[in-house]
Amino acid sequence: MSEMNSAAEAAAPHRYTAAMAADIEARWQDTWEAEGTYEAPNPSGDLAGDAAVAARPKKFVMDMFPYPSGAGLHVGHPLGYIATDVFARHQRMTGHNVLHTLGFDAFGLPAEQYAVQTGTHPRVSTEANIKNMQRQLRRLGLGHDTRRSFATIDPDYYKWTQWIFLQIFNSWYDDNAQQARPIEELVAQFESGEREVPGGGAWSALSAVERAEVLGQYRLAYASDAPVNWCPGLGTVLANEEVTADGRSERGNFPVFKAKLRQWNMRITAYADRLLDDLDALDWPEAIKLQQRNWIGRSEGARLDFAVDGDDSARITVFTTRPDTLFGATYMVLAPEHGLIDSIVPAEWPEGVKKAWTGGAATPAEAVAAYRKQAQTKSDVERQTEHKDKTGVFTGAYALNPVTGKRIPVFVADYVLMGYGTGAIMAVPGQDERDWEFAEAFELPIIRTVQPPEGWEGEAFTGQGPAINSSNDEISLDGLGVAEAKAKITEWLVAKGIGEATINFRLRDWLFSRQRYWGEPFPIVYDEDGVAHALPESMLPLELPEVDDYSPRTFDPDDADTQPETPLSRNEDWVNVELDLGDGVKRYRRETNTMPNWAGSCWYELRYLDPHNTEKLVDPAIEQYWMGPREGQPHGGVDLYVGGAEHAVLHLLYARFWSKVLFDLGHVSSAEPFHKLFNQGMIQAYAFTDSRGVYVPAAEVEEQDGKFFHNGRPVKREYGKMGKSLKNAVTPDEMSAEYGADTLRLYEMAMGPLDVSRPWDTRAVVGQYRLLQRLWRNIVDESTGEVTVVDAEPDEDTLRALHKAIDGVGQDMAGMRFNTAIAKVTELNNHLTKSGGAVSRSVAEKLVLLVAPLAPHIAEELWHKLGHADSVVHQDFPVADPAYVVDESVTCVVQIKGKVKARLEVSPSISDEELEALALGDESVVAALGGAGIRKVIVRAPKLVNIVPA
Ligand code: ANZ
Repeated sequence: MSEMNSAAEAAAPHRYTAAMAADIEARWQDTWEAEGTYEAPNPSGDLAGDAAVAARPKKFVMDMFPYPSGAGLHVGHPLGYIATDVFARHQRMTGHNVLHTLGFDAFGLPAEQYAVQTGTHPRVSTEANIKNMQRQLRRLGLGHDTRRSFATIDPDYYKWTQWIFLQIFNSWYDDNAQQARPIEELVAQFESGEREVPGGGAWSALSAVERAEVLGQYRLAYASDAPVNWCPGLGTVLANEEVTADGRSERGNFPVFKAKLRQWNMRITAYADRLLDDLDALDWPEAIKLQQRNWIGRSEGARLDFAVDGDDSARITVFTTRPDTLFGATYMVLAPEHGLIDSIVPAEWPEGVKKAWTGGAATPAEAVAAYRKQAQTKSDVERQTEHKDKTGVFTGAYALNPVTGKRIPVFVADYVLMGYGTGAIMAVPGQDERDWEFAEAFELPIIRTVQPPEGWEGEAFTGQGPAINSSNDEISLDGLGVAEAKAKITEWLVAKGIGEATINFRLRDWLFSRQRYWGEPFPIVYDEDGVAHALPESMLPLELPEVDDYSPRTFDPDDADTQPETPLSRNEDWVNVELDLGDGVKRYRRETNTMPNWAGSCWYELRYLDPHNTEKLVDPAIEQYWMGPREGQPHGGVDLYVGGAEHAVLHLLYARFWSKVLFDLGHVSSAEPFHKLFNQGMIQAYAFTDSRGVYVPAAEVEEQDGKFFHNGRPVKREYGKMGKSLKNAVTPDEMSAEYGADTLRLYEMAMGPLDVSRPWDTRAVVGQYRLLQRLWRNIVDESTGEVTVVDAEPDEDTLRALHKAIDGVGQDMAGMRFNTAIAKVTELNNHLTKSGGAVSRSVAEKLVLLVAPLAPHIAEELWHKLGHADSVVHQDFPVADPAYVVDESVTCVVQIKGKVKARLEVSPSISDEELEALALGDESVVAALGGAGIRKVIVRAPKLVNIVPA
């Protein structure tokens, strides 16, 4: 291969080759950097530039930024980066001021684990990885405004992450105003008496500790002792979003337990309604919107109180989505963690209790204690798994069904979760499958309250139907449909003062602390009474201290009774400080948890806008310019955000929440971070295993008759991810070396529609390389290097080919259909090749402009060779002349009994039906038929119609 190349190079020293591509690409990358070609001017501030450019409509085009892993990039990673780059370049050429840059999401576990193994400081390894990735990204010719890049680990950046945390800490959600407000305004309400102090009394009468406790119930960032997901194997607590459906850690697959630990939370639940409602106006894939809606999980229903038999003070409040089924509530269930259990449990089992209800324990208290212990080891998901055997014990207590007046037993069972609704349910086996299973297992009565279809037996009926068995002296629901029955019973409950309509959300507050080293420290200190204080802005950033041991303390993964220990707590000098927070120097202890690695990605789009601002996280005028609301984007946000669908909930939900808090507090004009979201597919690859199941290098595998061999031995092929450990990773560096970055860019974009996953095929890359060689050859003489274009006007055919390409490519680029854009460029280029002879200058120039977003280096080189002094990057994208875009016509032959009777000029895209109608209406055809009927018409649009008369 290389010998052939060098022979060819000798014959054609100016052919486009990998070596030439390498030269062209390096040269233009240096020039672009030196000239700041991709710098987008701000309307003001230190990045203000050309005012005319800043006056253009803006486009903020963004990628989900990468984690700088030690393995670097493989060809799968830049798929989205190339796509946004092509899009951004096209937008630049169509009159927009385009902001496009890329930072690094650089806190996180891998660097910390590497540090634990090697003793290298995570900052050192992370910064080295960033350098390497920057080199790889630069090699791809991505048009990033590098002045705006940063990493989340930069103290200049995380200063503002900490600052935002304090904004959240120092605010509360005003339900009346439906927005966050500064916490001082709440304090003022307590002081003035406008708002009642919880627990009564005067605000001024409360101690500092009591006030802190009250405010903690309102703050949007608050510490609480609620049960959290504790993962001993990782040594840290986790957010719900980080726990898999099997109740294990997303990372490492360790068991996760419920444990009561004091942790920081974000009150994202306050925003549940707005997070749901504002989805409507976003231009996101429906699947992602649906996942967010499900995660937020709004359900409408009622809250209602059940009296406890023989205990006038106790009330069991339940949340139900089916108040209409109240007549069928034959027992109740409390979650094992429910606070009421201890007070309702009687000393002894009631007379005649069923043995199966007692769990074999001598007293209800013993039964409940044993059951609770057993439930603690199960995850919420395990507890909720359908059709698993239902377990539980009787508390010994009875409640009273408010409509039937019957005593119904109260159970403890783990299928009811403490974290949802009120942690207590009325159980209606007739209409609920889980309750039915439980009722069967514990021999509890089943009363149907909705009429099931004929022959329905042996299971709960959850569908629609008229209410039955639902009457007493005061109210009857019988005959009503589900919705009417719900409305009627709810009204009755309200009138009785024992219930109300409510809306419940599945969304939980966001657990925000981690027992890790490599994350943002909390800007929080505790005084001697344990009250949390915010550090003043002047003390930010609070930098991570140096430590000897980065590792979180991990434990036996199965030992639920362990407690986390934070790496920062081992550094007593850092932890214990004397500070003056405005009331004299005092001793404080620092918070030693760190923020989860989602924090840094919650607001990074804002910092790209104004990355060097030392006074504010972003200047309001600059934020308004790039992110503010506008026509079609009522909440503002980034114009295009591209990344993988795996971030459907976590990152995108958290970032939306932070945006809304910042919006409420008046720091930004955009209430949503990302107006348009696009999920790119994945580049996948074949991997091969030998007879031992060990991966062999995919590049060395040979195919023979559909079978695969490595060193002559058969191997098994599998299809999926690309990765180092699968020995099938191909790097962009290798591909750029072999063909040039422009070829790699074209290949990745040509593989298929951007949102579809596609298999990598190194052997196919050469196809795009040949396209660029033909493009070059159409403009440059391969032996002299001289431009071959002529000033003559192009012929009509070429004009048609050109303008059709311009029209199609422009639309495809705006619509992110880069694969079809490339097909159209190829078609035009092939037309020029086939036409032979020299290409007209005007056609060559337009072709180069069409190619520029896709293959910017070769386009820049050809543009200069064509005699231009300024960069192709800022040229206007060609505009099609409509006169040449209309389809040329095709001649259609109309035959009667095989003889040509007419010729019609028709559009090549005409349909069979249209063509048939046209042919049968043609004068000479009508004349030739002479009134004879028609037996059959055979249509082959656009060229032939054959009529068989009767
Ligand atoms: C009585 C009933 C009758 C119910 C019926 C359903 C069907 P969604 O739609 O997910 O909001 N529930 C309430 N709190 C619960 C908890 N903490 N753990 C487990 N289950 C709980 O579901 C709401 C329904 O789930 C509620 O309505 C309640 O059962 C149950 F024919 O109440 B229902």
